[in-house]
Amino acid sequence: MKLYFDPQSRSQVAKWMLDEAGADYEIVPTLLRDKAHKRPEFLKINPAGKVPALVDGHTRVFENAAICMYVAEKFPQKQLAPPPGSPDRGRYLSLMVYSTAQLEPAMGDSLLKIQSKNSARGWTNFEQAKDAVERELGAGPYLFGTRFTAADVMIGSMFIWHRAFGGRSNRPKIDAYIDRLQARPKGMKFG
Ligand SMILES: N[C@@H](CCC(=O)N[C@@H](CS)C(=O)NCC(=O)O)C(=O)O
Repeated sequence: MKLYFDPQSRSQVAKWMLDEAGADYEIVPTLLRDKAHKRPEFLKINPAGKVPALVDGHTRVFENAAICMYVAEKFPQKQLAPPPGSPDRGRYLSLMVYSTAQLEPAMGDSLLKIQSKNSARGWTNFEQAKDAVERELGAGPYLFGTRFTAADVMIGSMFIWHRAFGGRSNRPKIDAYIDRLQARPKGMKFG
């Protein structure tokens, strides 16, 4: 597998997932500062012109949530996702989509100090997203109890990213969860 990667970017989310899965992969440096993500050959992999992207033989995957789900499926023995047909599967799929459809834009709005009261835009504000994450986390330690999954990579990485940019969740329960995730031996790193 090849991971198209810029260390100073959300590419670290996909890398974290690959590392947790123990995957064997090659990093293809795709630096934003070189505009490598806008070159025609890269746009054939990710038409959106964003990193990360993953290529596995003839399969190409873009968007971190899709990459995480793909990797979890490729390494079922690592149990990084509830298997199809299991009772937790629906909640898992929901959290994977929620991470990127609601939490990611809400976190971005918060960092960029964008305020909109128009709920018609399709995503929530960051405080409400934190409420939802706290509810889903329950007693933890992870979103699926003692089992670490791709949902922790996607949800957790949003808060790790937020922290890296100087944000604070001001939620002790979320902060403790993020500390736990960052303390994992293969936890997400920056730079
Ligand atoms: N939702 C996307 C976000 C990817 C994304 O926004 N990547 C940024 C770097 S952090 C990027 O490539 N930006 C360059 C651009 O949009 O031109 C994902 O999770 O893969």
